[in-house]
Amino acid sequence: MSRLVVVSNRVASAAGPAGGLAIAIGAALKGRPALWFGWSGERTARFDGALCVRRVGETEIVTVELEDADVEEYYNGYANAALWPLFHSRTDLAAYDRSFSEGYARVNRRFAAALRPLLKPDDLVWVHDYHLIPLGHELRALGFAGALGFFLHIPWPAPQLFMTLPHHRNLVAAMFAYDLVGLQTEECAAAFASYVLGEAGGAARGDRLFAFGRSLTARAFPVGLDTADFQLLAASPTAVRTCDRIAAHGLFRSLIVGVDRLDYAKGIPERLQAFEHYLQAHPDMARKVLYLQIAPSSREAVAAYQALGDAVLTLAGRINAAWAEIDNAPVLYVNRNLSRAELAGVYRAAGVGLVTPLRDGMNLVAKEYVAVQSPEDPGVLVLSRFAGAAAQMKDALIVNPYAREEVADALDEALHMGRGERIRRWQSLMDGVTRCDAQAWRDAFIAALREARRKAAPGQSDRHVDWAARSLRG
Ligand code: ADQ
Repeated sequence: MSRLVVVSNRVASAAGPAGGLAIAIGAALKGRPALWFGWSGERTARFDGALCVRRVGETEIVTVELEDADVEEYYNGYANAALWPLFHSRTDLAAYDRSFSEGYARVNRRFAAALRPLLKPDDLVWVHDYHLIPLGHELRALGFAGALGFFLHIPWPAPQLFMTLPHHRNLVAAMFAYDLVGLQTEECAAAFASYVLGEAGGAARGDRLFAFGRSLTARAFPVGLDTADFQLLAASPTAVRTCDRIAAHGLFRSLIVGVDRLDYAKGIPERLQAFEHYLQAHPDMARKVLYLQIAPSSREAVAAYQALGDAVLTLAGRINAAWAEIDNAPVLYVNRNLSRAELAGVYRAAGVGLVTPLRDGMNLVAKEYVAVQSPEDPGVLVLSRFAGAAAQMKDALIVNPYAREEVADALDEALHMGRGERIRRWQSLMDGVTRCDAQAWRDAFIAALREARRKAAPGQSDRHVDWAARSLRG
């Protein structure tokens, strides 16, 4: 079996909060020889490429430390203040400083130089997410000629939005170093192809795209959950205790839960406003429901995130001020991480999973909520049409997260839905969550990567030199 080499900005750590990407990759690495390379999350005075190596099961985890300027320009800058907002259709929040793109190119070169000596010719290299788009190009420039795949966890934007990025063409040119580009949904794959065909003068044959003198396969691979593992967690004593604690407060089934990183793409203020509207329309429900929003802070060094924390606090406070009684408040806002076992218990107790991002590559919370429901008495998933998950989870109550009345109506429908319909909808959702799990996602991607490598023009990976000189700045 070829070794799988996974590269992502951060690798999973025992201490840090787990985001969707680390959860998905952790599941995909299970049960095969692998190397996981990334930033340790630590800073060093001067980057020296020193490697820290540890082993967890069959996975060798190799990390490097970054300098302050790297973290500011590459991570907080280009990745999280330019690409993240742009790819989530928030061009109003995108900051396109030249220093950011320089830092981004520099860190990708540094990652490639540190990783290249560790690679064997028959490794399958799988690069993850928007932090590392040009990494494949840098690895080719250093002579790596093996299979090279890339997966984007966040949405690919419409061409008109993508073109607001300075030197957008060079970012896509760099992607043609990969044999396979995976996206979350058909819609994202189509948006990527549309740019290549319309703006880069490319051509298409099926899912094979030709541009910049090279070719790649671009396809949708919707990310899945480690469903069996999460179900085991839901049966753990911590999860059962958490669920029982909620039930003891008389909240079983009348609990509405939202779980998100505190991020503007997740639509938390809009969700609170929808809940406020629901209470205004159904004042009798103020004593009967509790909306629990769990949202740990993230990316606090980026300005847009600081304002968001304040907005959520203000809205939660405003709703409680208007609707609370001396022994009851309708909103509970928890601004910290829970363990995954506690989370599983909360999901199981909640009658409604309220997942209403304004834009999301996939959204694993929707799948986690479904995975741990009781088959005899399941809760109802209310899901944004702008989450990638909506393409797969059609039996959720699908809503427009910008339309507070529509979300409020869906909440009412979910809270009053009869058991028969809840079971029917849940069963269909659960079939999908079981079938399209993280292992299926990994296997499909790896099979497609091998196939795409075979289809690459003979000697394609050696012909990087004519365009390897391009910098991201053009
Ligand atoms: P994220 O934006 O991080 O992931 P998501 O897919 O919802 O979004 O994953 C979040 C993960 O963090 C979930 O597993 C959730 O349980 C966990 N989490 C969130 N809040 C938590 C809390 N308070 N305590 C403990 N755990 C918490 C990115 C993309 C998504 C895509 C994933 C995977 O933005 O669109 O689905 O990658 O590809």
